[in-house]
Amino acid sequence: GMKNNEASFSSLALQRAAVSQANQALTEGQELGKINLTAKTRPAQLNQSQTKALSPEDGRMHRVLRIDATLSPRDPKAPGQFGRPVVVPHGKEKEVERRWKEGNFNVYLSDLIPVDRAIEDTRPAGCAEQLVHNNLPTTSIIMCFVDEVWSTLLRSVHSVLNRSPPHLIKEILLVDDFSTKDYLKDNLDKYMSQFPKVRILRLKERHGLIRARLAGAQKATGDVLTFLDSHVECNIGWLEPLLERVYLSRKKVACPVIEVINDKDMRCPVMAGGLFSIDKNYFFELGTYDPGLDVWGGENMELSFKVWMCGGEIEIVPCSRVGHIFRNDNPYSFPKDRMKTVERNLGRVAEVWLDEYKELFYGHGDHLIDQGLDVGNLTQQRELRKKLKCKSFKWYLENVFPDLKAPIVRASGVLINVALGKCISIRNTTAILEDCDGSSKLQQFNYTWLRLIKHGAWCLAPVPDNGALRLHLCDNRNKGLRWLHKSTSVFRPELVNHIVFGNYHQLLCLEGDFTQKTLKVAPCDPAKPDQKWKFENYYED
Ligand code: UD2
Ligand code: MN
Repeated sequence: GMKNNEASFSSLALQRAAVSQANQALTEGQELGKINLTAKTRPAQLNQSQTKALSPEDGRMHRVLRIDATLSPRDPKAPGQFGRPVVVPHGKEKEVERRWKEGNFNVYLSDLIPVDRAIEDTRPAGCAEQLVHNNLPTTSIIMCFVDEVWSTLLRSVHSVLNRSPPHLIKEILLVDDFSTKDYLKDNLDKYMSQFPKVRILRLKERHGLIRARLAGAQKATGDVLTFLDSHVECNIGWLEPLLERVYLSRKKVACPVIEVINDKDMRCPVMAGGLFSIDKNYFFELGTYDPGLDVWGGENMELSFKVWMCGGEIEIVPCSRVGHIFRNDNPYSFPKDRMKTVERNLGRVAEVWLDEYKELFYGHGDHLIDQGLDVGNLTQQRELRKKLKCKSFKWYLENVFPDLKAPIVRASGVLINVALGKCISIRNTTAILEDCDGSSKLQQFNYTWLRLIKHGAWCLAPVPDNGALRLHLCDNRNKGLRWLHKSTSVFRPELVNHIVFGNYHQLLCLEGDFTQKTLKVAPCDPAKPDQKWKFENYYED
């Protein structure tokens, strides 16, 4: 799994869980000299299961190849050779700044570094001696780009050509997602014409990376699809271990190391998204990506859930190393608002794959529900999930991502009034106070991610105007059913354990009166103990 398994479901954390650690490990890569090829911690030794393949099977296996221009670079003194950091020359700072926005990274330095520079072999010990099968499947490399910087695009292609055994590369498909830059037209055609395996596929309109990859996949003729971003550097021996995994198990999706990975546990709950090999037929069996996802974002979640929940696996292969330039912002424009695009994509993924956990997702962005997020038609995706007989998201959490804290509600159990020591209980269509009885079903409540106090399908709500309490059919979209409740708070410590109705401006609080056995809302008063409540269990911190 990922090094930092504490990832929790904080805002839009679906996406974050996957990519943030990757970003973190690689933000230094902004100075191009440090395009990360040296993950901070290198696993010292491979574990047993990874070295298992080391015994030769009657000559059906061979050692990974050492084809590598890296060993004798054309110009050993050129900047950035062997991955050495490059320093901006004095007086060039303005130029660096000016050119930064061409790619949202140090484009000036990138252009100084040879497109086929040498890089350090960052593989853990043992990788160079690993054996792979003689009859590995071939692969099509699919690299989509929109307005990519010239030198990084070329360096990506050179790194594939120089560091992969030629017989395994069926083709390199460069999918031009309707770039606007002139140098990506004739110049690119001319440059790539020296490499017979490179094909350029020009899209007639902007597809976004998800549908651009699908366009590439449609044209691919190799057995395995290997997706890469257009600003990467593949390290020596990167490809064979990926193809070996897919060869050994066709439902395995193999990812190179692009971030710090725990070397003991190679399970990866969600892939970062950009770099992976997948059996082509399997990719189509899985229904590819949801083609309804727009432009950028969320597709890594979708494919990861789909693979794990529908019988496949994702594995990060420690011997396969690929550098990637992480940038703080996308250097290209989005056809629609970036944030809205990603939210809509994540909403689609949540609606299809998250089951009851989707409340958790919406609970962290309840504006999505309030504004009636339109995720489009999901019929096909839901049918696909049924057809593939995929497991539940609960299964996924328990088996693939047990370290993720993903409580299904914020709090649960009896709801006790702290001062009176009495509990809320359901009585017909209303709620009253009575002696606590943990075994009574009538006293069980859930405080949900959308801030409803739920008893089955019924929600606690104040009667408008008179402030008495009643039960109302739950509805996630009904703001009139939402309560604020915190067992700890730095923002309103005086209102800790209060149950506040509506929003903090109205400051109406749930209040108990034991002699009357009644409940009502009244103006909040931090000094009133009969306004302080506690759930039996809290899951949020
Ligand atoms: C990460 C992934 C990326 C993708 C994305 C979420 C890695 C290393 N990168 O973001 O592959 O999964 O999360 O969607 O895991 N592109 C197009 N058309 C577009 C937009 C982008 O062709 O409309 C290209 C772009 O030139 C690049 C690739 O798609 O080669 C990925 O885009 P990115 O590099 O901006 O994404 P990144 O690395 O921030
Ligand atoms: Mn990228």
